[in-house]
Parts: sequence; structure tokens; C-alpha cells
Amino acid sequence: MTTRAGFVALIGEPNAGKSTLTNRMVGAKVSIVTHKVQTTRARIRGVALEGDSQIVFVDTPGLFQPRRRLDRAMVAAAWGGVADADITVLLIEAHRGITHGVERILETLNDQKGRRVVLAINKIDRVEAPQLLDLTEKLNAAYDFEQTFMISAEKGHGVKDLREWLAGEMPESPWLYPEDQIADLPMRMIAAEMTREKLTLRLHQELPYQLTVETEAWEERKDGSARIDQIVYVMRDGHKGIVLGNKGETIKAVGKLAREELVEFLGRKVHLFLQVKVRKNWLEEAERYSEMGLDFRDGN
Ligand SMILES: Nc1nc2c(ncn2[C@@H]2O[C@H](COP(=O)(O)OP(=O)(O)OP(=O)(O)O)[C@@H](O)[C@H]2O)c(=O)[nH]1
Ligand SMILES: [Mg+2]
Repeated sequence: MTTRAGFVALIGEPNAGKSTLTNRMVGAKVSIVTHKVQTTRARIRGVALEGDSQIVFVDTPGLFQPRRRLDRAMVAAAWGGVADADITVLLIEAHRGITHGVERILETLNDQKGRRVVLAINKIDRVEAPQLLDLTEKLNAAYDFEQTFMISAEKGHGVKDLREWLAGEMPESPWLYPEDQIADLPMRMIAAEMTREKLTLRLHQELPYQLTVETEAWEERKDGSARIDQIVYVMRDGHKGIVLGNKGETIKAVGKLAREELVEFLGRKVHLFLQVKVRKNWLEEAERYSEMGLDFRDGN
């Protein structure tokens, strides 16, 4: 049997649906999703099987005009994903069309020679057909895409076609991961991401962008359960109060939701303990970046 395997980078503006597509391709939630921009902070590898092909989807942080060190490190991680990939899929939101952000991404892609890039217009459930055709034409005039797919990552439309096409394009190679592996990300990081997702959904305005979550300890217990200790780092005393909530109700609700998801992911009992710590300068600490799977120096 000839097997195929390779890497497919998913890139696009923040909120384009990259993580939703990653999860749909893998068939499990390996990357967190929210309705807010800049949810994904590092490269998340999800593994999918299609026929004899193993496709490693590389979910990346959204591409935007970075301001902070963290933003720069995120954008660098995304372009790094492209550099390492066999094929890149650019996701565009059907209803938003060619924004300034999309124009900038196309410019950068045009500056990079020799990349294999396909276009996936996502969220087609939000627009009518004529609008889609118009957008497809304009995008293909702006960049020489190998293929165009129209998909709804959320509803699943067109996703099978995209996966089958990608599978056929993967280079001949032994599989890169064991057949049953769906993600290449330490469990402690997946667990921290789950908590960060719940915090992001629960907290307002800028706060989700000013915190990070780390798994501090992971203990396998004799009864088969896991005890997981996590720290939520925030930048100000006031933020700590908000994350805790009145009588600790916010952190309690977040912990409950995160724990439920961990139980589902791990298939066993989980004891999750969350602690909130103020760390004014965490955005400038190298260790925080390595915990997130980012390169601190990329932020320079
Ligand atoms: N209507 C619709 N919504 C979608 C679709 N795909 C994703 N979404 C929604 O778009 C939002 C952003 O999805 P994500 O998958 O987190 O987007 P992302 O590109 O990973 O975002 P960042 O990590 O911030 O760069 C979420 O609310 C999704 O539910 C789709 O096909 N249709
Ligand atoms: Mg994402």
C-alpha cells in the first residue's frame, strides 16, 4: 500500500474559522473556538486520516497587524506554519470579502514564490450564491490559487471535497503519527486552552487578551482520575477580581465548564483546580511564551 502524509497550514484573518475547520477535519475538538478574534495563539496540529493519506492540519493564529510582543509572536507562528507546510489553505470569510487584512495577506503571499496555496471561502452559509461567485473571481484575480473551495466549516458543507482533494495531494510518505493520534500538542497545553476558551467566552472587552492559562501540575491518581492544577495569569489586581467574580462565582463557572470538556476529551474523571495570579509583566516573560508554544524572540 502506498501511503501519503504531509502538512496543511490553515491561515487567514482572525475569526476566519481556521480552528473550526481544524476540528471538523480531525473529527474532534483539538483547537479552541470562540466568536472573538485572536483566539488561537500558537500552532495547533490536528491529525486527520483520509483513505491512505494522513493529513496534519496546522491551525495557526490569525494574521493581523501586530502591536504587542505577543501579537508579533503569534503572527510569526502563523507564517512559520506556511513555511513548513506542503500546502496552505487560505480561509476567507464569505460575508466579509476582501478586507484590508485580506489584501495584506495576499500581498505577502504574492511576495513568497513557490508556495502551493488553495482558497477556501468559508461561512458560505451566510451569503447568497451570486455574492460568492463575485468574490471567487476577485480573489482569483488577486492571487493565483491552485484551487477554490467553498465551505462552511461550521455546518460541514464542502469540507469533504476539500479533505479528499488535500489527501490526494499529500506526498508519498509513511504516516507521521500513529493511526489513533488526533493532535500533536501536550495534554497539559490542551487542558490550559480549554480553560482559556471558557474564560474568553465569559469575560468582556480586552480582558481575554491580557491573560494566559498554564497547567502547573498534572497528577494521575490511583482511581484512574486526573488532578489538574492550573494558573490563570492576569496583569492587574482589578483583573484578578473580575476573573474571580463575586464570591468566586466566575472562576467557579469557568472551572466547571472546562472540567466538563476535559472529562469528555480524556474519557475519565477530572479534578480541576484553578488559581488566579497577578503577574504584571507576563507579556514580556519568555517562559510564558514557551508554555504557549510560541517563540519569545519572534516577538522582538
Ligand atoms: N456561520 C458560520 N460561522 C462559522 C463558520 N466557521 C466558523 N464560524 C464561527 O466563526 C467564529 C470564529 O471561529 P474560529 O474557528 O475560532 O476562527 P479562527 O480563524 O480560528 O479565529 P482565530 O483563532 O481568532 O484566528 C466562531 O464563532 C465560529 O463558530 C461557518 O462556516 N459559518
Ligand atoms: Mg483559531
